[in-house]
Amino acid sequence: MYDIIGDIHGKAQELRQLLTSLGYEDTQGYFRHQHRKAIFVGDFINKGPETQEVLSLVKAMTDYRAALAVVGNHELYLVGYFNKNKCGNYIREHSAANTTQHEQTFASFEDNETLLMEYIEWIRTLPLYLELDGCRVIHACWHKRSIAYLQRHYPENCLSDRLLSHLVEHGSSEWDALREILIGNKLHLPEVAGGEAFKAKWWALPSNRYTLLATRPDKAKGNPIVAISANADEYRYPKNASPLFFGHYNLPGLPYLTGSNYGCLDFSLPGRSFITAYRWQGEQQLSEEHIVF
Ligand SMILES: [Mn+2]
Repeated sequence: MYDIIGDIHGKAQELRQLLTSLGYEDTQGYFRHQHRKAIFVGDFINKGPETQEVLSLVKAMTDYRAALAVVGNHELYLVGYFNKNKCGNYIREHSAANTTQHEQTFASFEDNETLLMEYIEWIRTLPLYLELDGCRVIHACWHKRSIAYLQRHYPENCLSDRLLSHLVEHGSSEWDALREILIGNKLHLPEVAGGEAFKAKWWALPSNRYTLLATRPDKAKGNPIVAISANADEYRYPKNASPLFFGHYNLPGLPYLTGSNYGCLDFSLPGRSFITAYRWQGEQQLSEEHIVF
């Protein structure tokens, strides 16, 4: 059975602590469990100081089949920063903001660009979503239409040469599909209110269009209520579908169970640094007791 592990963001020390508390042992140069396998939901890099250590640890676990891993939006951004599409443009333009986003990651590799490139090549082999015996794992949102599109056109299920060559940020069906599953739906405040974008909690979109539950990076400002135009039905996760695990949403507070058959594994609390996991025993109805952090 699986231990699904949420966003790591360069926190190697917290990751080692979490794996140890889950009963994984670092015996032959990589963490493994006698009877269980870890699954990482992506976002290994950026924000924290130890990205190189995290990538080394996660890659070793997947190399030795002690773990599976899917890509997160931060990995997509990093791969896009170093790869060009068929128009000859970098998929992620080298703007100040896009460069700053990877500052911590670049710093953790110091001048060892060759090593960073090796990890980027490895990231490109990771699946974009996982449909396993009895459960599903994706970084942000199990958006059926986008997954069907990717399955039909890019069955290799990774950031392949072909997929990258067709990737134009905000200008291709390929980007739209990756955006839905790795970045998720974003809702924008009206221009008069600053036009700020929020990650929309797909599981909390109401069926009427006039309320909103979303997360805001700067929590001091509070959450707004604005009209939404998202089609909630498109994002609803069916009650009888396999349990789904995802990260991405950086929900405020201590970890809790988001739904009976879906669990977000990305939480944060000011002044505390931790990573969230779910110990899945094969159950269809998830239990808050299986959350570890
Ligand atoms: Mn994240």
